[in-house]
Amino acid sequence: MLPTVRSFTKGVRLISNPVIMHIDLDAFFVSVEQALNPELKGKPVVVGGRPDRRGVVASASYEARAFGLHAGMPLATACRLCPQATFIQGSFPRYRHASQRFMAILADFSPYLEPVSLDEAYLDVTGFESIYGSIHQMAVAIKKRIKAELELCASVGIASCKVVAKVASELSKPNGLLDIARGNERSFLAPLPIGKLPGIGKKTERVLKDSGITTIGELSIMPLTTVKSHFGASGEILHRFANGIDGRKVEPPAEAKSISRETTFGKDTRNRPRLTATLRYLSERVGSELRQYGKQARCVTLKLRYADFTTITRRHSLRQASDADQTIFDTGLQLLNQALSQQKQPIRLIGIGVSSLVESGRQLDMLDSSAQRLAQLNRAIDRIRQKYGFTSIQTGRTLLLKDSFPTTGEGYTLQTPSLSR
Ligand code: DCP
Ligand code: CA
Repeated sequence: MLPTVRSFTKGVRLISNPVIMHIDLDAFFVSVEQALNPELKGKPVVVGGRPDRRGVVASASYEARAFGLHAGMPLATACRLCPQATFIQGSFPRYRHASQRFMAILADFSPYLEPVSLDEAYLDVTGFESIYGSIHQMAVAIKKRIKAELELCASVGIASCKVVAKVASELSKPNGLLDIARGNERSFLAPLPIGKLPGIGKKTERVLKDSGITTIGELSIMPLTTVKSHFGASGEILHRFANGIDGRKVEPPAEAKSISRETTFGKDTRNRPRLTATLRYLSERVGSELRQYGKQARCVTLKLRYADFTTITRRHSLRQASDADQTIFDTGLQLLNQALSQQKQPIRLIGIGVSSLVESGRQLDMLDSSAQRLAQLNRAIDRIRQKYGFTSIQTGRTLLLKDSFPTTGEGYTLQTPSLSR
């Protein structure tokens, strides 16, 4: 029988007998690299940088972990323990792109999706057994799709609450699936070392061990007053977690109210072609994200920071909501031209944003033919970019950026190779 859905508040389900899935990709950064370069599969691989440089391991393949390597370890130590490992610098845009595709797959399975980090999410799957036969089969289907489309392995935990689902996915790694039946939460957690319980960091673990507590079960039967005397209010939460009790709901992220992108130039500039090309690139990124969310915008805002750090924003309301790169860019360019005519200082940062977002309910066939062609073109470009990465396509206006590498507001380098995979 399906559980009763009592009510909805801001996309959060209030349900009796919830079923929650925790999905976490295995050795994420490394696995993305292995999918791109299959020669690396089955080998010790480290993403983080070259071993002769300072820095730490970001992700280690399970083959490398067998030599004692783990995230956070200095690269020099990793190289000493496992000199035969392949060390890779890594590419954040690549991992972000893989993450977006991962989340899109999960969203196809349940709208009650809470991304936790790039490679980790909770799904509320209460009641979904009627679609997939069982929640276990649903998890198998999710794993299969991730494998088929991204060539990545996911580990999945299924339980009645978040904390148990998370511990289960972690314990099932790599490429695992662990289903903890309702009622077995405590007995599942009890024999595990306390370090496995989310919320217990190195410091808490030490304090507990000093009190003779080494397993989650021992923590679960400690008097609550004793736990609270050690850890205050967070002690109460830990105690509940240790008993497999966790009332936290799966909370989908709040809807975006605005989308923006900005770039700081390596050197302040007054060069119009460069400013225009950068504005075009940023407009394409904003437009692409807007379409990804299925939204259109009524308002476009240009942001400029001058050499003396004075920052201005200029806004224009569109007559009709739009998700077209061209409209965002044209509006931004008008605002830029006005601003440049009023202020002669070189520009340090340029940004473009959209706001007053509405659902893009408009059908293609309702647009006039030129708008229709533009919308179709944007969608075709989006599909290619989703597959090969944003910089896989260069539009004429952005070609000028080929040799310039400004740092974007997101903290990565703006690249313009023909194929960035
Ligand atoms: N990460 C990082 N630095 C860390 C920990 C993680 O840069 N100290 C990055 C690299 C990881 C990604 O975040 O690939 C996900 O982190 P996880 O802790 O989930 O680790 P992995 O996915 O690499 O391995 P696991 O199979 O244990 O999940
Ligand atoms: Ca992971």
